[in-house]
Amino acid sequence: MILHDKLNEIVPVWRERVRKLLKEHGNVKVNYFTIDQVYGGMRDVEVLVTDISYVDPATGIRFRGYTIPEVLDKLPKADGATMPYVGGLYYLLLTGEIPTTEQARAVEAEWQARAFVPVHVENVLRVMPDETHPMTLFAQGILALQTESQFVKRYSAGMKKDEYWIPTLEDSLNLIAKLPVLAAMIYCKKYSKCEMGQADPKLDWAGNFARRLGIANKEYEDLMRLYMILHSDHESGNVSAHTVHLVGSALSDAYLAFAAGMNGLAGPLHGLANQECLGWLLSVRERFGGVPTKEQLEQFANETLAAGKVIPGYGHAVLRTPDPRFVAQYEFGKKYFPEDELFRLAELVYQVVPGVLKAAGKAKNPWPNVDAISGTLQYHYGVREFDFYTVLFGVSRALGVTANLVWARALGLPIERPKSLTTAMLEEIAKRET
Ligand code: CMX
Repeated sequence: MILHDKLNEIVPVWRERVRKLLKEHGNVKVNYFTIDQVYGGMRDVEVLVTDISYVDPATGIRFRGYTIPEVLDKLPKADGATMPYVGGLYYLLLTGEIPTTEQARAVEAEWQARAFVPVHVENVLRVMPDETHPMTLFAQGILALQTESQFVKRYSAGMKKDEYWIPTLEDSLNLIAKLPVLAAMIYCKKYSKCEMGQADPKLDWAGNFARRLGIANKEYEDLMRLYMILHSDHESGNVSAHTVHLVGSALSDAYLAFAAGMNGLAGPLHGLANQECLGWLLSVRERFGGVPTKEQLEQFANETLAAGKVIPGYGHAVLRTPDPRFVAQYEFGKKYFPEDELFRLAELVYQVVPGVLKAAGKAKNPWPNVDAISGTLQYHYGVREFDFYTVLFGVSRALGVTANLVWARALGLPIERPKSLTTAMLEEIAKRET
């Protein structure tokens, strides 16, 4: 094929050209940033602003200044629950204040009242082939929900700019309310396992989501609350959050922006890593017929690296320490089912893989991230369809990215439009500066 043949000829030439430029002049500055950063996915480039969460490389995520243990301790909880109302977290993300129980319940009540999903959304899902990935269905379902956008209606009626945040908040509340129902519809379609009846009005958003997956278990309801809180936000530079912000900056409504972000979350280097991670754990278990010895696991991990693959659930672009989101989930497993075989395997991986990655010498952060254990916990309670895990991540991520969207419209942040250069221009700058 003509294009393949031509590209096959020129790709190696360009690869060598870029490799040489980065090797010889990677640290040359182009205005504010180095050529390495311009070519290298903008690592450490401080050009985004959000007040909703911040990832400290050494201590991990803080939501509005609060660490994960502080959030879990300070946010109000329902009677008999060990984990907080997710509605309370949303109040915190949006306002910066820890809510009272009444305020957290008021957010939960808003979500309960808005959970209806129009029938055309289910029809869109129904016509898709059975083998469609759950994340594809999720993004399609969100796009189908866009017919509900209040922002679109108000914008076409001629809304003033300083009011943009109001229908964005409306869209965000509606979207979050409907996502567990959409996710459960996908779970039903793919695996015929779900509970699609009326929500229990006495149960919160996360508890009802747990029930909708067909698991009526108090521990799992608490795990769902924990999971939804932990995955909600991770400052602005990660692929899903940044995509939602970028698309929203064109005044695309919350549904359009969120669907775009979910397509980024579906990538194996981002949200899909939780699916990949469980797959990797199961392949270890299958190879060794159970939990292997440390030496066997070390060898398996080295084989993964030698095959040119990443070890999913390990490494991070910003963190340089075990992810506190990993730690919180690890502690949950340790408390409720320390003897579970897969949990023991995940624990062994935590002991072995950082050493393997350090010895290989490439990864800047050898420690586990949020995905290293999340699937193990889901698996324990019976959500074993691991290509569904990224959908769970996506439902949670709506909390952080919509809080950011509301504030982006409230502060009138402009359309995002960075400037690009050509490789020849970078080479010219490198020549001039050296
Ligand atoms: N296994 C093997 N190699 C790894 C690795 C891992 N877990 N983590 C990093 N590396 C490699 C990178 O692939 C890169 O190799 P090349 O130079 O050949 O491209 C090198 O180490 C340097 O990478 P880095 O600067 O440490 O990490 P990046 O910022 O480029 O990437 C991340 C970060 C998360 C994509 C990467 O660590 C990775 O691929 N991890 C496995 C997938 C994963 O768990 N993703 C989920 C992240 C959490 C999330 O986004 O939700």
